[in-house]
Amino acid sequence: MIVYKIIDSVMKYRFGNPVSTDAVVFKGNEINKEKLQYFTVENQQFLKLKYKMHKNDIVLGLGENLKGINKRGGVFESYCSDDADHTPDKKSLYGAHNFLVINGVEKFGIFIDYPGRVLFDIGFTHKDELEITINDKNLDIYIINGKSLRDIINRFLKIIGKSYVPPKWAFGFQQSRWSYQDAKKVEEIANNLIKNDIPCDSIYLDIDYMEDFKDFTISKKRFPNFKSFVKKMKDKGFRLIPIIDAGVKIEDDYEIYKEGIENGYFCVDEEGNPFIAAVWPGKVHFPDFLNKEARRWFGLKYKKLIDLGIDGFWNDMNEPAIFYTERGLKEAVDLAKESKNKNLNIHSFFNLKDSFENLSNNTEDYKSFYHNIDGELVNHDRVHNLYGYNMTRAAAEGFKEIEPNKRFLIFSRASYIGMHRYGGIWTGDNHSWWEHILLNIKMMPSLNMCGFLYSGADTGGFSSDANAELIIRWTQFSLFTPLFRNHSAMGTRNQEPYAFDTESTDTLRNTIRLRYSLIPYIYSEYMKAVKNHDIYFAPLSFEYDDKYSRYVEDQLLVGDSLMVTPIYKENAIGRYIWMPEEMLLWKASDYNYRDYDVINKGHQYIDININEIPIFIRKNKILVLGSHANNIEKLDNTQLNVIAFVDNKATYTYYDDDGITYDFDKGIYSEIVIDIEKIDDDYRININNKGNKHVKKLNFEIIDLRGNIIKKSLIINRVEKGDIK
Ligand code: MIG
Repeated sequence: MIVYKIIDSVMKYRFGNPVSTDAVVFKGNEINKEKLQYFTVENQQFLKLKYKMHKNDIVLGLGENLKGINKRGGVFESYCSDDADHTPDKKSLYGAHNFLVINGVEKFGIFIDYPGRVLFDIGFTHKDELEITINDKNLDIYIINGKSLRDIINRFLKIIGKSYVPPKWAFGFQQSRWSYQDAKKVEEIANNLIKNDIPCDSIYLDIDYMEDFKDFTISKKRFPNFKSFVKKMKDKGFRLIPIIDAGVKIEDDYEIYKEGIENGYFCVDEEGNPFIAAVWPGKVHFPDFLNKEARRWFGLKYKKLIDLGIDGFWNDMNEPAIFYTERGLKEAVDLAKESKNKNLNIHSFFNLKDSFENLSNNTEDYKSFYHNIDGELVNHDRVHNLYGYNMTRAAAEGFKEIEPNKRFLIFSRASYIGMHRYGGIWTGDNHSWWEHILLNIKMMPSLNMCGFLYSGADTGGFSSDANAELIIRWTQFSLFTPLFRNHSAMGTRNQEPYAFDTESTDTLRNTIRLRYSLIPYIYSEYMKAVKNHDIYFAPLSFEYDDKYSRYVEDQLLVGDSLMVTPIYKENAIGRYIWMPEEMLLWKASDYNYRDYDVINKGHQYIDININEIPIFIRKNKILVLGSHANNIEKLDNTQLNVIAFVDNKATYTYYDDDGITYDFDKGIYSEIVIDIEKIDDDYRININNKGNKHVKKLNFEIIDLRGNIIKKSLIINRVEKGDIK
């Protein structure tokens, strides 16, 4: 084992000779220190780490997973999996995010940088024992120390590098379905959104836009003049976001297939021939995204669609999902033939049934192909979790080459820590179940801790049918998630915001408008999280150290100023809330109409109607609110409303930039720093305008602990800096 100091308080312990994942961007210095901190290590066939948890320790992290914000009591396996049934017992979803934080007698973070199978048993087998089993002996382990949870997270996010930043329009509402089949249908969706006056920035193209499910092709039949159609839709205010699948169809005259074969860019089987699996188009090869050259080749293919006016994509099926292979199919069919005319008993019948059921995403298949990593053949199973990561990296690196200073929208289904620098993720095929709203709530802070800031769930649920109430309640939570998309599966009930009754459409319109008026806050908080290696969604325990806050699973802090307490139960007329301190409650139903209640510290029940979104402004914190428009580019935020809940003083930094380029990386962005201080019965407001030319006026509503409101307006163009009273 070699030990490195990466940055202050972060150590790396290297075992054997691991495959590089590029998850961590710092190399560090070798130092003389032998023992892994906190854990005992069993180094037998596999590497096993053990930590004795104390009675009240809670365990956070693990990104995209089932169960709670607190992972204690669960068992989880990191192995990117295409499993569309997110039932509570599932150990793996699409992402592999091997970072967790212990908050208890000891406070520290641990990152297992290994891209094959890792098992986390967090007090499941033995209630106080945290056991991490790695299917290999070649890996890096990082231990992150810090005084607070925030310290630990900041350090971890620093060593894995800054998050991906999408274009600002990608913070708008997005409408999707598998599939809006053709140009006519897509246009009908756009027109319905317009007719119902529902803000929306983009409409998704699922697999049916392609010719026979071939990547980077467009069905001439369903989208006859694609380029002019893309333009027409953009003129109406909608961007089209096509899906890209991992598998490349095997077909003689298909360019991507031919080039991949000619250059050896596909994963290979034991004999060195391109590995064959079957997915949507039937038989496919998998591009070897772990091979640098292949990655560049595939990444530049996105240009085919970019040249037609596309500026956003979603990468799917990149665990990679496998429907079947020839091996598996042969075994199953042979068994079926053998079974014919036999008297199948309990064993032979289930054996036969399983052989078909296990055709998809089968471990044997994942063990039977190879990657070419810098000239070395590496078995897929050992690097499985890097596949979707590197597909998305291919796209992002492609964009950098195609149009270096333009931000593209890109997010992926499969992921590993490190991919957060290249794109976002959505959380895959959930269901229209109330339980999955709660799952969505619990997953967001865990994802953020693992670096994934641009993320969100299929709002309304992918599988199963949704009713209006579920869509409303889910949308009322998702409006806070950076990726805000309504998506559903083929064959399910339509669930667009206007798909129900007029009352529900009205509620959803207001809900989505609220999202647009919150853009100044959401975008500021997102960008500050990126810059400061911070998270956007946090559990209460990040800010409040009381006994209850540690265990709250259904309330979240959003950015620096807000706490949200979503409704995730059917027929609810309100809910119980833990208030760690007094806060200002705005039950937002109409962005234009605001009244406030001061809610005291303690256990509280608050009434929440179907059209209300409870937004809590924390003590001595500030919310900036703009106006709404039907898409992001039309927002006119020359005036902002500043809502402050002030006991003695509050400060807020409003951030903005051009929203479309990477100039912010060169320091080209603006900030308005707002300071409010209570002096006797009045407030002193200090504004420091750092480069903002857009916002001309701030309308203040300052509320004190007794609920008294003072309103003032300030023209900020006059002053560059200084006190205004
Ligand atoms: O196996 O492209 O998660 O969002 O609509 C289904 C069709 C394949 C899975 C994705 C889903 C998408 C669907 N895809």
